[in-house]
Parts: sequence; structure tokens; C-alpha cells
Amino acid sequence: MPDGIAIDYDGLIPNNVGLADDPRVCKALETWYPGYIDWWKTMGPALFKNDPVFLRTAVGVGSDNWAKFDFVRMPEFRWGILLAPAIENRVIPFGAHKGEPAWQEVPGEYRAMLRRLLVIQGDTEPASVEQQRHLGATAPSLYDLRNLFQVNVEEGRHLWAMVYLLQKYFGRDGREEAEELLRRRSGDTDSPRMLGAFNERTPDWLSFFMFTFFTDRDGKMQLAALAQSGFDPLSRTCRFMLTEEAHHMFVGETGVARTIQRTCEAMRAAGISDPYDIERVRALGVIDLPTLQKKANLHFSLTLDLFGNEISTNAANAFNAGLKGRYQEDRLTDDHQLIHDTYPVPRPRDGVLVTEAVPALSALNIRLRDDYVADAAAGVNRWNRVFAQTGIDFRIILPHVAFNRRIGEFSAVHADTEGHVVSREDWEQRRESMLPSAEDNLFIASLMRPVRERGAFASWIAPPRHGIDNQPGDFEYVKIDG
Ligand code: BYC
Repeated sequence: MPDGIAIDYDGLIPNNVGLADDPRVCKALETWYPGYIDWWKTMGPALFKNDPVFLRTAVGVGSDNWAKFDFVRMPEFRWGILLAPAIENRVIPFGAHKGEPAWQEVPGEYRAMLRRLLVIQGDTEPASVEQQRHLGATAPSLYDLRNLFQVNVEEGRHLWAMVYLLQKYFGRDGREEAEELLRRRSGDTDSPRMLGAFNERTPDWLSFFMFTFFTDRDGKMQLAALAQSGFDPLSRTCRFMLTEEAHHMFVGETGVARTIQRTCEAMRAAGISDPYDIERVRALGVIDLPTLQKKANLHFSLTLDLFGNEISTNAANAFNAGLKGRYQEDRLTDDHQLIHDTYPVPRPRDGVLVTEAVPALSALNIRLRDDYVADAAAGVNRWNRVFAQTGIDFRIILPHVAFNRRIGEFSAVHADTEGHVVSREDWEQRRESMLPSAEDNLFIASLMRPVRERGAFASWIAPPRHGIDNQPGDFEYVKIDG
């Protein structure tokens, strides 16, 4: 077996990083463990805490057969430290140190920058678990309940991934940061999570699916950029996290697609062809399509803020340092240093959006955001096929990147979903046609009744095409009171 593929399951913490031979880090992690379990019990899933759930657990870090499925009670889940296999003779792929051997230890001059990147990444993981804490109460099926818990335990593992790097490479500072990661709380006024979208509520399952489609996809992009890092332990960590992340986006994409499918089928059966006949559509117990569009507008715009400022010296410094690359950096064919390059950045100027060429190094956040938008648009196109298949005349459209922004160039203006800069009054007047209104949210909430019978689904969502791990449609994914 190649180096670093086998996982050691003997100790308290499963790992493929040789914890058994690293007593200092092993002790730090074991000291952190009770606080983590405490956090999980108070801030993790509020219901079904001790019921057996059909979960996947990583048993390897290769590309095939890396997971096994079995019934696990969540507090007993084996959260582990798992790094993708080392690439022999790997070099730093970009920035000022391009071509030098990848770092196996933290380069002293970049210590603070690296620590900040790890802490921000680490902070998002428990935040999402906190945001999703109450969703178990209203799961539309046992299949969906299981998927929620799978996402939750893996986000928990992603916190472990960052905590390991902090504790192994940052000594006392790292241990303090690891404690802080358990102390901050999503939405808390005194001690909130670090990035905006992770302090928003995830009140219903449509929000959960939109979040896993849009916001987990930011996770994919950021992890992909960090997977290029010249700091090799970070690169290996993120490469394995990406393997798990794919399922989270699958949950979001298929969750929304199943919602669209159910609405379209119900409309067809009732002979309704106008998607804007909202009252009649809602009376069918399904989510009307304009409300789905508004939810997409909200989650897309909140997620765009996670890319930071379009023009960012932080991003330029992290690239120059060789710590955070671009999406698929290793497949790009430029000089990987970008010193003389420019990148087009749209910015508001005197009430209109203009595109300006700015130094490419300063524009790395927007470049990653552009890659993200293309990736999200491909997923939206797959949703739109469901309309075509069911014969309903509708399309979900991504709003303009200027819409509803709180971070970056566009936070200074009000722009509508098509990117027109409008007055504050105009925006406020049209707000409820672009973002979910209180009434829309109440309607969605009214549909969120739990369905816990095997093989049954709530009125507003279609069953999945396939079961998890090829299980049959009536499989008991969560053994409630089991
Ligand atoms: N909210 O120069 P700028 C995931 C701050 S999701 C609040 O643009 P930079 C997941 C910024 O911190 C992926 N503050 O910053 C998904 C800075 O403050 P300081 C998470 C914000 O560094 C679902 C100042 O504004 N991973 O994994 O270029 C479920 C200047 O900004 C925000 C990462 O994000 C904001 N939205 O860009 C579970 C990767 N944006 O330091 C998990 C690591 C900016 O000057 N993070 N600020 O006081 C980074 O690469 C960068 O820090 C950011 C920001 C892209 C976040």
C-alpha cells in the first residue's frame, strides 16, 4: 500500500498521520476531544442524537473504495485525521517560491498568514453544523435525514482536519485557536462565526439544500485553492476534504432538483401551466417556482460575499507566498506568478457597472469567484433540465453578481437581479420580488412537517432516483429509537 494510505484505527483518533508516534500532538488532540464532544452534544444535531444512522466512514484515502457504510450513533462516529497520499518530490506550484520543494514545516515568514487561513477555514465547519442543528425535526424523509447527518459529521471531521494542522504546526497558538473554534457560535451577537454567511439561519430544508448547493460549493472552490498550497500538509488535507465535499453538493443539487420535480409534476397533474399562479400552486402542497428562484437569489448572493473583496492584498500576499493558489492552478498554463498580468473586474462607477483591468495578483478573489459562478451555473443548468423534462415553462437564473452584496465593490450600491444599479427606495420596493418575503418563509415553514415512515416523502419533494450505497427505496436510513 502506498505511503500514508492506511488508516490507523487503534487509538482514540483514527488517522494516517502517525499520531501513535507523535505524543505531543496526540496529547493535544486528546485534550481537545472532550470539548469537541461537548460542543457536538450541545450544538450538533438536536434530535436523534443517539439513534443509529446509516453513515459512511472513511476507511482509506485513495480514490477508490475509500468509505464504508454502516449504522453508527453519531457521538460514536470516528472523526479522524486524514490526509491524501503524499506526492513524491512535490514542488510549490505558484508564487515567489514556485519550483522550490513543497514545505513540510511552516515557513516562519508566513506563519501568521497561514494560521489565519486555517482558522477561517476551520471556523466555517462547526458553523454549518450549528446552522443545521434543528433541521432533523422537520426532515422530509429518512433518506434526507441521513444525508443531513452525513453532511454534519463530515463538517465535524473537517474541523478536526484544521485543528490537527493548528495543533501540530502552531504550538500553543494553535491550541488556543482550536479552543476558540469551539467557543464561537453561529449567529451569536457577542461571539459570532467569522464569515457572514455562517451567521445566517438555515431555518428550513429548502435553505439547507440551497446552502449545500451554493455555500458548500464555495467550500469546494476555497479548498481547491488551498489544495494547491506549497505548505504540503494543508494541500494533502484539503485534497481529502474535497473527496467528502462532493457528496455535500450532491445533497444540495439533488435536493433542489427533487423539489423542482415535485412542483412541476403537481402542476401538471392539476393542469396548472402558469408558474406565477402562486396561490393555486401552493394549495397543492408544493413550493412555487418563483419562491425557489428567490431562495436561489438569496443563497447565491450570500455566498458570493464569502469570496471577500474583489481587490485584495491579502489574496495577493497569500498567492505570492505560495500558500493559496487559484482553482485548478496545476492545469493553468501561464507563468503561475502573475506579476505582469491583469484581470477584468466589474465595479460600480457613477451609477453604472464598468469593467476595469486590475493587476491579476490583486484580483485573485474575484477570479476564484468567477470560477465559482461558472461551476454554480453548470449546476443550475442541470436543475433547468427538470423543467424541460416535465414540460413546465420556467428557468432558474443566477442573479447578477452585484445583487444583494454586503462585501466588496457592490456593497456600496443597490443593484437588482439583472445588475442595474437602482435607488435604495426602488430596491426596497422591489425587495420582496427578488428575495424571500416573510410570507414566503412562513409558507415554506408550513410545509416542513417531518416524515419518518420508511420509504415515504413529504408532499413537496420527489424521492431520489437511487438510494445511498444502492439501498432500496424503503431502507430504514435512521433507526429512530433503535
Ligand atoms: N465576512 O482582503 P479581503 C466552507 C474580511 S466555505 C466577514 O477581501 P481576503 C464550507 C477579511 O477577513 C470556505 N469578513 O480578505 C462551506 C479581512 O479582514 P482582516 C471557507 C470578511 O482574505 C459550507 C477584510 O475583510 N474557506 O468551507 O482576501 C459548509 C479584508 O478582506 C468577509 C475560506 O474562506 C466575509 N464574507 O478574503 C462548511 C478559505 N470577507 O483579516 C464549510 C480561507 C472578507 O483584514 N479564507 N472579510 O481583519 C480566505 O481565503 C480569505 O480569508 C477570504 C477573504 C476569501 C475569506
